[in-house]
Amino acid sequence: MDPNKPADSNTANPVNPELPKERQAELKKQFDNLECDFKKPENFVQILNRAQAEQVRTQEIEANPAKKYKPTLGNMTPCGNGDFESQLDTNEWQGASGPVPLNMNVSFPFASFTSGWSSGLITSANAHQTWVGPGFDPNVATLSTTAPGSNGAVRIGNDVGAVGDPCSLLSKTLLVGSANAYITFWYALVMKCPHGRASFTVRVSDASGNTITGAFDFGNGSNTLAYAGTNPMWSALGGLSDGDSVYKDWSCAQIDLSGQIGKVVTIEFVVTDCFIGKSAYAYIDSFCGSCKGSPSGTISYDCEKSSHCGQGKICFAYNLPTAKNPKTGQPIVGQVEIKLGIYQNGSLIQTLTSGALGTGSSYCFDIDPNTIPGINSTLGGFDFTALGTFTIGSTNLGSTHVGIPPEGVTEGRNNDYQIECKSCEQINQEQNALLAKDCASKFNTLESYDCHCPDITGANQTGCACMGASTAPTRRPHCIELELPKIKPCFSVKWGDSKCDCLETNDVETLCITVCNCYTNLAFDDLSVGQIHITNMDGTPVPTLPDGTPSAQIIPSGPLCFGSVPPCANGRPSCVSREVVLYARGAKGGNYRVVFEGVCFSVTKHLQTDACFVLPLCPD
Ligand SMILES: [Ca+2]
Ligand SMILES: [Ca+2]
Ligand SMILES: [Ca+2]
Repeated sequence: MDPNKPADSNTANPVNPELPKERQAELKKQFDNLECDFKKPENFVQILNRAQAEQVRTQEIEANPAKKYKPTLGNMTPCGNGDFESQLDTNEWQGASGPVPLNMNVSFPFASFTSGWSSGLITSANAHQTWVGPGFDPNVATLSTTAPGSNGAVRIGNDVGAVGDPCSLLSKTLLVGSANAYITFWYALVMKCPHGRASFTVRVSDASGNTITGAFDFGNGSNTLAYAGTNPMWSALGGLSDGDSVYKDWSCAQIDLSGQIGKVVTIEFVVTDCFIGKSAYAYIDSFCGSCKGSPSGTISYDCEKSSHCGQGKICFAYNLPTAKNPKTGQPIVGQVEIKLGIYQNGSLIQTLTSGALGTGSSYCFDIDPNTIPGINSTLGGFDFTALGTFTIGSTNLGSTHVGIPPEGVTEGRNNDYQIECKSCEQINQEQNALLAKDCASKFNTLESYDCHCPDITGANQTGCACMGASTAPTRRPHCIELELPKIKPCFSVKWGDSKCDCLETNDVETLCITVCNCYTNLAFDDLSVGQIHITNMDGTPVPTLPDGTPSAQIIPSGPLCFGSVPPCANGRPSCVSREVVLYARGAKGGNYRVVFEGVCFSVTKHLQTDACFVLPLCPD
């Protein structure tokens, strides 16, 4: 661009497509130095043509700098148009194309790209971002153009490798929220590059354009993937000659934005043609969708199967990676290793590892909170995250995160798993203690008085501190005992169908035990008899039979539950009865004692009174 002229997007400079002699010589030297057994003389012609086209593009963009690609948030939403079901929404995505950058790990490596949308048939060299409906790929008959179960996707790039911009880009800039801490997407690749010179890159960058390290990794330690014959997720058509197609069927991957919450990031999907004249393109779909069914493996937290307090377990459901052996075509299954990270107060305190799992679909970590090193039980609980790392054969397929560090699977700290399981009693106690604390901190107490005889004040009684009538010089709260009359239920035991019945010394007789309430103004609740037994009149045990059993006994011996016995009403006591059996075998004639032990009950009395207080309002 001429530095003496102002940048003006409306006037284009004249284009000179001639490639300078020096540049041609430079490219020839580079080509000759290539150690590729597959390179052919006609490849160099393509290289020259592309260099010339790139010179034209550069001149055009220098004449019109507004056409330079620059990631911009605009009106984009994190997941907007992520499903591509019916269209490629240009308000939600950005497109660009350009030459292969020398280094993608610099700030804004695509800054010289031409911004904008260019769609078209797969045979068009300029079709860089194209919405596609359901169907099959023209080069790979078994490859669907959309992810499983989807009706629309985007194809990045085209099936032309000799001309057109060799790099096609689709990007989204987004403000990361906790709901988008992990974004998943599906992709499929077709490359006429069995020598691995084409690539697919998922670059995540910050607002300064720098790559965020670790935000995306195909599992090979890099955000770029190329064909590798050792990776069974790839398939090859033909004989692996230059120009034969290799492809990677649909699978899902996860982008880790958990460290970027509250920040603006850009995700760039970039496909790069083969070095020498052959095409490469990618399909993208279900951005922000589910990874369910992905052949590269899935993992999720199994909340239902997991414990949530005390000694227990934390469980994960997974699907192992699946592929076909590239040589034999036989199905092969991969492995997953799960790492569980335990956090307290925002710090990692322990990491547990499942080891490699090559079968099944569920794994539980045994948890004993008290044995976690460094755990602080006064914090009540801890948080956890998991990382599932998938492999198949010798190929690492990348990782999937569960839970956002350091808060884990539930927003907030120290709340994913409670150290102790609380009983109802504990919860009641805690709530009572909480209320007592809240109420104790109230400063003022209203003065009470007798509602009906206002002259008789409560002696300026203040609250329920139970000052009572203590005469001690320093009056302090204390407890007093209310003197109660003896309250007891009335028991009766009846037997016999007629007056002539007699209890024999060898007998089985049904006894009726009845408990009655003779009081009109209170009820018995939870009334029970703990034990019923028979003794001699002096309290000594009855003689036993040769087999050691007593010669007289009551069955059952207890406990007997009577439940509630309501107040006496209409002049009649209210009663509740239970039946027991007296079992006498060879007992000597005479009197015996039947003892009811542990007669337990609560007394309920409903009373009504009222209370009045003086409420002083301060004048304005
Ligand atoms: Ca879709
Ligand atoms: Ca192309
Ligand atoms: Ca949490």
